[in-house]
Amino acid sequence: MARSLFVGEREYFPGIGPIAFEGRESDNPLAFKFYDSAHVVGDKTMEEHLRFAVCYWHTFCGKGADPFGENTQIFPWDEPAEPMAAAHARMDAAFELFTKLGVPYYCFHDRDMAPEGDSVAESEANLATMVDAAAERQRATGMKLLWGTANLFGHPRYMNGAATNPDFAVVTHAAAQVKAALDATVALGGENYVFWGGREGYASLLNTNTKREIEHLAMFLHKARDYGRSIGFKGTFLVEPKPMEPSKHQYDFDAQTVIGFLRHFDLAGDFKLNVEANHATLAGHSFAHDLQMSVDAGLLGSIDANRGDPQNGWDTDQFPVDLYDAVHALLVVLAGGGLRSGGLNFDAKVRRESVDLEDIFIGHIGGMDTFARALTVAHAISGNSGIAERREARYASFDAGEGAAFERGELDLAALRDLAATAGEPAHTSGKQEWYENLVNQYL
Ligand code: XLS
Ligand code: CA
Ligand code: CA
Repeated sequence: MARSLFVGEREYFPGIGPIAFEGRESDNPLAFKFYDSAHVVGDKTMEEHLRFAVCYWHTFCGKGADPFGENTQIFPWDEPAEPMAAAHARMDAAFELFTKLGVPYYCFHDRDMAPEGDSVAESEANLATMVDAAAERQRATGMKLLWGTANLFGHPRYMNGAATNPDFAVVTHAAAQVKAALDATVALGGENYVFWGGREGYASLLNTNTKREIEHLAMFLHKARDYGRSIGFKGTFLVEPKPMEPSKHQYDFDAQTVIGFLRHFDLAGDFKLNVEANHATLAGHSFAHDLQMSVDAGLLGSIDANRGDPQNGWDTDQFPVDLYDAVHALLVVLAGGGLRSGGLNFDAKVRRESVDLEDIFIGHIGGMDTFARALTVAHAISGNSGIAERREARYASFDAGEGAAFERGELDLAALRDLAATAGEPAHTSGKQEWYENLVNQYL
């Protein structure tokens, strides 16, 4: 699909034009080697399969600071001293990058797009102004909003939690922000709305009533859902699991914890999961594991595509460049029927040492190429390798006879015992893991 470029009065990335597909042999760092948006893989184009999104926060609000050092990234859109003027400059830069990169989607937090005001009403007005500006740019360019969200972790008032804060007054402020962020998401045609609970957890069990806090979280999500539906939000609400950081323990620990929570509190009809690679690995899982749990539950909503560092135990939010990992992820996604209304959002930032403006493009190009390449590999494996058939064949003993009767719940424990006693020792059947692993490598 041809999309219009947005270049405002000031060009923030001069010298960088629309990023083109040049193929594997290209030596141009500002070109795609594998992502060819219109290329058809199976029944859809790469653009339709992968539904890439750029995140507003790391890309335009992060400046390279870490706990030991100040900002290293000096961006031209931060030059205006007045916060709303800076917000407009940042938005111009954002739409210029989105459209030059050729992604169809973006994602934002309320506070990425508009500064917090001195009161709830002023914060709402700031956001509404910026939403109008974003809507205008969406209309001009064809850009779409994959999801909106509220930043319920940055302001000091949320230090003890947002929806799970022991002080009800803080919960009301969280509600005010979510209400305005839902209004913004609906106004911008957002396809999903995300809850990430960075402060929804605890630092010490000694001062925390976990039962009450988790019930408050569920109540908060019910009320947010009701409000969203009342203003015409037809999309999916998403909860993003993460085990820790900034909290010692976050209630939305991992995919299976969130699935259990959503089902227990009767939220699974409206809510799904936004699975982030780096959060799955922080929880001690693989990216593919959390995707598989979500697909199995029928609750895969969307994906934050990034990677952690294998040696560091924190949320490094690096661009995804590990082809093997991306293939495993897409094998799960393709078998689960694809991304549907979700997308691949680059919740990723260039390193604090990467201080050239072009580095932001190069990071995204690498992530897009990794998933484009992984898509062709995963699609080929899914269609030709026989992996899926072989995996199903391992369960053939449940397809008929007594195994099928067991699945239907028709055999009690004593009946199962009698079958074991009459049939004797089961066959010694290989799991063939190495066969599967070698086959994946053959397709890479
Ligand atoms: C932080 C999260 C955050 C969510 C949106 O670790 O990844 O960026 O995706 O609030
Ligand atoms: Ca994320
Ligand atoms: Ca992260």
